[in-house]
Amino acid sequence: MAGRFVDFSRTHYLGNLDPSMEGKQVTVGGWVEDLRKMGKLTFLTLRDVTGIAQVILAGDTAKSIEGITRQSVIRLTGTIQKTKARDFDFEIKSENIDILANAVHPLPIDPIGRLESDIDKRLNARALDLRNQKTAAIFKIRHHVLASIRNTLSKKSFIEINTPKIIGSASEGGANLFSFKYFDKQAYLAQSPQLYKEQLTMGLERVFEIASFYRAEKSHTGRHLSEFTSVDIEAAFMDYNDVMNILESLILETLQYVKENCKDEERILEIKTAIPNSPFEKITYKQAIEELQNEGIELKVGDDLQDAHLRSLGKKHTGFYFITDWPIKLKPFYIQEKDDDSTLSESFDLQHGFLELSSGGTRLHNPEKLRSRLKEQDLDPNAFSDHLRSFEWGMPPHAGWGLGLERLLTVIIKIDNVREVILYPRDPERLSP
Ligand code: AMO
Repeated sequence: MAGRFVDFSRTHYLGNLDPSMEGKQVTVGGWVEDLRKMGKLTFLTLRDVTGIAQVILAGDTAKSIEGITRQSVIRLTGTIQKTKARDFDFEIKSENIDILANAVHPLPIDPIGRLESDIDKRLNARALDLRNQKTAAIFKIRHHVLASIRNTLSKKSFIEINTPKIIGSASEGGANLFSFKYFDKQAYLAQSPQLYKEQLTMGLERVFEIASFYRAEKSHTGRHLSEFTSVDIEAAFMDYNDVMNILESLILETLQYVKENCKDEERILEIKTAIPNSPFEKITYKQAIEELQNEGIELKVGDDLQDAHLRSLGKKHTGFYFITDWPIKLKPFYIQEKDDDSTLSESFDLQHGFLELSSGGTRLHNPEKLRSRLKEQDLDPNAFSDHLRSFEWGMPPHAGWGLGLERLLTVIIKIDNVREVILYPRDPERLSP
């Protein structure tokens, strides 16, 4: 990712240097990763966000950094020259070094990763953990995934929106809400942009949001966060099949983008992005129940699929696949029933093996139906009066989905803990840093 770059005090990123620049004077800066004295010479490895270089110091230059600790910040001017080192194809002979900041030892973790630290220790020192190339690679991939998602949706005429995170009524029904006092009123942290994104289809037609949302779930798993990043879309004049197609092409384009743009990161993380076959497999909820029953699991139509059931399905369906047409009573109040069977809904989950990545569906757009569905689900229509009012202003038929960004990243990076792919995770135990 070494883009051409000059800042106020460096001429190059380390990743932009190469042996053909022999004899050229450069000013570079970064963090001291390693330091070795061999006779009169001092060798230092310097890292910045793009790469690493060997620096060789002699005489007074070496003296000027005596006592420097690893991970301190330096800037140096030097000349590119040939090297005898096995791990480098050039080195910088430094003529002048400034120490810009000291790293105070002992450091809480070894950021090079030579000494493995457990995830809690790493999260407690997250900023330092990013000097570990594996951790940095994860967040560079996250950056590229976000860029690709924005690109795909913009190309499909979706407009990026930002909706409130402090809200007065539940977006997903009553459960799992963080509530707090907002001046003299009761407020909540948004669980999703659901109500807003639906309303906005009447003016902008196709909208998307990428933002943090909040769930007060006391779950201690590798896939639940109290604050997670959701990629949401909502589109007028579409139904659940249309938005499933958009989701599938977004996943395929994202994987292709990572494959093309994250080669260094893939090497560092020892992963290889494969492009799955399309179209993704689709099974109905009823087929899923039958498959589970055939395996001797006691389950009937109408039951929700619990973790153990999804794990069982995931053994057979190992990649991306949709589970469609869920019972209406298992889905939120805003989902539309099927024309030919009102006990079922125009809804889907996108799975990767056992892991749910996304859910969505066709929405109710008739306010009367929405009002009665709220009552059926024991929700008070008065709490949704602003939302219901907007449905009187010409609400188009619409559909959409929400995709958990961290869960998608665990699939791309091939790890099983969402805490690895979000900078400062929030879970029932963790509220800092
Ligand atoms: P749902 O509640 O299924 O649907 O959430 C959508 C997706 O968000 C991710 N997700 C989470 N990720 C990490 N930690 C959590 N606690 C968490 N909760 C959810 C999952 C999930 O599939 N409004 C609907 C979407 C829609 O219909 O448009 C919704 O929020 O990957």
